[in-house]
Amino acid sequence: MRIDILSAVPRLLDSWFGESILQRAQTKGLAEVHVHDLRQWSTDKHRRVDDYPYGGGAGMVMTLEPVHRAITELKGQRSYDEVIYMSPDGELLGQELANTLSTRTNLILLCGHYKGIDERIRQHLVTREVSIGNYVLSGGELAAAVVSDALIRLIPGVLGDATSALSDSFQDGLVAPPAYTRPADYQGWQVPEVLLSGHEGKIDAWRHEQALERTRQRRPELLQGGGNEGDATDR
Ligand code: 6GU
Repeated sequence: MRIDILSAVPRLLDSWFGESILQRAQTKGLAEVHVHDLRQWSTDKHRRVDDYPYGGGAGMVMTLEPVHRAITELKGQRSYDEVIYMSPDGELLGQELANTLSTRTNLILLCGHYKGIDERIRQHLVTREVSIGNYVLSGGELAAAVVSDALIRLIPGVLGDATSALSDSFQDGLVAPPAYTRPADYQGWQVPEVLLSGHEGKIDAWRHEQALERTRQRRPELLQGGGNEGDATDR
């Protein structure tokens, strides 16, 4: 999978993608993330990528031309499955959408950083809009990092344990069961006996039961079905 991120403030993302699981995925050749500075496609002498809104009003609007030139250049190099605009107006990211997008080969994520972007970008260049929650962020960069992480960790081989992503909270519609590590007894705070038993069948059953019970307590809507999508809980 290859993800190209278009941003007017690419520095915000550089350190993020240089670390962690994403770095490992990139070293292993399983994923590539390229962060591009939209200003490099600006023809303005000050490298501006925003302008005043027609009709007046507060805030700047991201201009059409640099975005069009950037996307055209990238599309000349490979074909893209989606051009995704990161927007609070978009489809809410849930595990199901992450699963779907993680099977794509090439994606462009466009980050806005202004009051908005010229509507013609959405009409003619963007194939999909994605939001990470019902709150407004100052820019699409954090959302693009969230989406990239959610997708890349699902690629087989990215996580150490091949089954890790499948056993994630939400993949089976349940939240995660409690986890413990050494020491078994910390000043009287005990690890549940069953986890020390070495009995795999009993441990699996216990974990499933705990996950169910926690889901009932914390996220009962996941048990009603359809709770797997972000929007079922947030609207
Ligand atoms: Cl994708 N962008 C912005 N600016 N704010 C958001 C968002 C995206 N998702 C939730 N809030």
